[in-house]
Amino acid sequence: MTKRPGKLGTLGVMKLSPRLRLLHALEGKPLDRPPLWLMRQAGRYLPGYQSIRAQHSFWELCHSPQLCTQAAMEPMERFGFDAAIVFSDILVIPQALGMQVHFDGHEGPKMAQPLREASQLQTWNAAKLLEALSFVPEAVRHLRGALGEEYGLLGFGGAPWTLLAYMLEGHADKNFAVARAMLHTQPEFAHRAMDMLADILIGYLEAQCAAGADVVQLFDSWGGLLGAEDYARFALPPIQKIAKALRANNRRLLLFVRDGQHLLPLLAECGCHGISLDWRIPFHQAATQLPQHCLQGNLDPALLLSTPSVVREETRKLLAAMKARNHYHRCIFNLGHGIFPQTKTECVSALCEEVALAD
Ligand code: 1CP
Repeated sequence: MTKRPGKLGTLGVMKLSPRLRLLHALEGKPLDRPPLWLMRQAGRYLPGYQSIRAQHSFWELCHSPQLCTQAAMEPMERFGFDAAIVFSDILVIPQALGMQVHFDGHEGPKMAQPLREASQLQTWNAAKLLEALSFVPEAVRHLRGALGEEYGLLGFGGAPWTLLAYMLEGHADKNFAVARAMLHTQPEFAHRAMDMLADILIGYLEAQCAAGADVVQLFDSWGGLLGAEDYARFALPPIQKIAKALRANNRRLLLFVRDGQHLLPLLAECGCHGISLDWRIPFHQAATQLPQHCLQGNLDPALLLSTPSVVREETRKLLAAMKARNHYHRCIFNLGHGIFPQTKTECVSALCEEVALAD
């Protein structure tokens, strides 16, 4: 990708390279405009992705660094985001732990034998597991090679509670009632499992950083299902453990919690550099509640099914809220959750054009 010439913005901030824009947002340095990437920006709404999937199963794709790079580069080339995210899935960890994870069309992932009892944890071996997961840092390394040094690169993993929720429930579910009940019927088991997952994630995310990721994001997609007391008791301590370990190596972390408005005071204590906001909370409200953190978000992903003019208007509103934060201080433009498969690509283009115009 080509280098852009330096240009002075209205506040005298030099036009930044895409990668520096991401790093400046995380480090609280001056920005010309917020950096932009979208959660699940590679995927089912793109024709190139669909043609990869017509020839390869989802797991074949995830296990091939070449195919992962092809999938991750498609939105970069088409829309020119500031950062790419490695193509993978949060469920590679349960899979590497020996669970059979199937993706059946539209129904979401299913596991043949859900996790049920503490004795099953004895087979978890962190060192062996990292070896089994080495295809993910390999995909990061391969993607960095294709991307060059000018663009940002994100790695990711599921947060311990969200991973455990899938493993206990055995499938995607809007309530995860079995998993939530087990926190209370077998609390020691739940704590132990999440603490082990934290140790695994420390090694896994560190390997992605060492392979070239500028920042890693923890997806706590089901964090909002927990009340604040349960989140503080079960879900937050393993996240804090991960953040502490990665910060000790000068790594950067973002945490996304879906439906986590009631958790924002707790998230201030999570130890990550940035918090990725769900679309339901007004940006300015979160900015008041979390003055010290980098905030990422939070356009409603459903808007990308509307029209380019609606997207432009809502993007400008969110940019105005970010600009009010001391000229985009610690702001990353993103969606409030992953992109929908029904997304219209002309709406994504409209979003990107509006963000590029911000100054
Ligand atoms: O082709 C297909 O049919 C598979 C669809 C698909 C894709 C494209 C799945 C199955 N995973 C992915 C890739 C993926 N998953 C990415 C990389 C894409 C990118 O960002 O460019 C990422 C970041 C994820 C992360 C992920 N997987 C999350 C966290 C983010 C979120 O959306 O909350 C979760 C919860 C999953 C589980 C999962 N994997 C796949 C599906 C359909 C789901 C969700 C199921 C559910 O509703 O519980």
